[in-house]
Amino acid sequence: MHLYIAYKNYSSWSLRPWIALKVAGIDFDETVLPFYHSDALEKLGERYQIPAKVPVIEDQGLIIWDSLAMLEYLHEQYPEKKLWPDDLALRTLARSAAAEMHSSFSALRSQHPMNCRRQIKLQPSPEVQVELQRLAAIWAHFERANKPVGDFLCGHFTIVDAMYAPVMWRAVGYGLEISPSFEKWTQAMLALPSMQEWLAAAQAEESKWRIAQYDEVG
Ligand SMILES: N[C@@H](CCC(=O)N[C@@H](CS)C(=O)NCC(=O)O)C(=O)O
Repeated sequence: MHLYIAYKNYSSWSLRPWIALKVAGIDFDETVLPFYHSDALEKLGERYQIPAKVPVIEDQGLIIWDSLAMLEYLHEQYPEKKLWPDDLALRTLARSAAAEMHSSFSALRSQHPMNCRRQIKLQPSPEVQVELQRLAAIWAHFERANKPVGDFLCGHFTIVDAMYAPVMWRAVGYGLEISPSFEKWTQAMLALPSMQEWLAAAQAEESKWRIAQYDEVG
């Protein structure tokens, strides 16, 4: 399996399959395509007739060019990894929350871009505040759910945690307050050795790749 991603510091979508693969212990190779600094991502897009966007997975002659689609693919290919919970009610909740992440939160995404290296306090706009309240409501759904013990949304780490991983960095990076339950989840996500590995790689990229428009937010 080969995963194409972009800057670990900035590429929120890239983090999703990467962290899921790592936490699940699935073997893969990776290539970083820094699309502000090279045209390699454009060439990949042309080669496969797909958008010049990351992440992309190549596996067994298949090409997958959407982060949620690849997480579903991993679940199908590695059912023993339990990337979705077994329980139908919990899985339905997790799938709905993952899909909501994919299609919503546009103010948070655009006004608080992921930047793992940076920590500042940025007052959220009214539109972002509405989205933060929605996040708190989603976390409350999981608190009320009947689920196994564990620090992640479904107890153990699943796809819904991977989908919201970039939101975790946005909250940490801009001092966004969401809810005590979100904060507890944040600490569990940060404590993952793979998340620390991602952060170390993001920090190591600083000497090669800096993108002013993201570094100067706020
Ligand atoms: N639907 C895609 C969206 C991917 C996406 O927007 N990727 C951004 C990540 S930073 C990208 O590659 N941008 C490059 C560009 O727009 O040139 C997914 O979920 O994987």
